[in-house]
Amino acid sequence: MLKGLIFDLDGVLTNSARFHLSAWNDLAKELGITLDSKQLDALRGLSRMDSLNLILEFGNQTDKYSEAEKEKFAAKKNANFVACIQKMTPDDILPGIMQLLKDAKAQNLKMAIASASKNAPTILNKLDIIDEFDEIVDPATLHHGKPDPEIYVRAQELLGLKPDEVISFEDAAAGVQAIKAANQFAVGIGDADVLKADYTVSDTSKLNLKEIETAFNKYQESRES
Ligand code: B16
Ligand code: MG
Repeated sequence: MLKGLIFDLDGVLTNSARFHLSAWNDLAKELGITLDSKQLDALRGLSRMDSLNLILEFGNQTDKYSEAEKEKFAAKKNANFVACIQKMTPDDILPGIMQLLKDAKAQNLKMAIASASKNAPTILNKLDIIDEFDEIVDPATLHHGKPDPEIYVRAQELLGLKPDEVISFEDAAAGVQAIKAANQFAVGIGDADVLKADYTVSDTSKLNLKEIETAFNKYQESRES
C-alpha cells in the first residue's frame, strides 16, 4: 500500500538544474573543456565532486589537478550556483507540483526529499515549500552519490517505510538507477528511453497522483504474483 512519496529536487520540483548546468558549463570553459548537450545531461543528479570529476574526464584532464585545486573549482562553481538561486521564488515551482503535493497531503502520504544538493534547504525555503516535507536527507551524511541507492534508502527509512510503500520521483538517469537499486517504484520525468523508470511523464505538468498510483498498484501486484 502506498504510504509515502520521495522527491529529487533539481529538475523535479523546480528547474534549478538549469543553474547547475550553466555554472558547470562556465567552469568547464575556464578549464578549456567544451561540453556537448549529452555530456551536460550526464551531470544531472551527480554530487558536486562526481560532476567535476566527470567534466575533467570529458576533457581528458583526469589527473591534471590536485584535490585542493579541485576543491577550489567546486567552490567556484557553487558560488556561481548560489548567486543564481537567490533569485528563486515560489513561481519557480514546476507546473503540476503544487497539485501533486496537495493530493498527497489529502491522502496523508508522508513526503521526503532525496536531493544530492547541499543547497536543497535553501532552495526549498526560497520556493516556500520546505514545511510540506516530513524529512530531508542531508547529503553530507551519505557515503555514496546517485546512482548508489543510499540516498533513496535513507529517505524511505527516515519516513519509517518499506521499499514497496513508496514512490520516488527523478529527472536523472543516475537517480532512476538509484531508485531501482533501492527496490522502489520509480517515476521518471523526461525521456522514457533515457530514464528507464517504471512510469514516465514528459514533464511535471503531466503528473497525476491517481494515475501514478494505479501504475504503482499494478507493479506491486505483478511482483507479488
Ligand atoms: P550541490 P538533485 C543535484 O540535485 C543536482 O542535480 C546536481 O546537478 C548537483 O551537482 C547535485 O545536486 C549537488 O548539488 O552542488 O548544490 O550540493 O537533482 O539530486 O536534487
Ligand atoms: Mg534532479
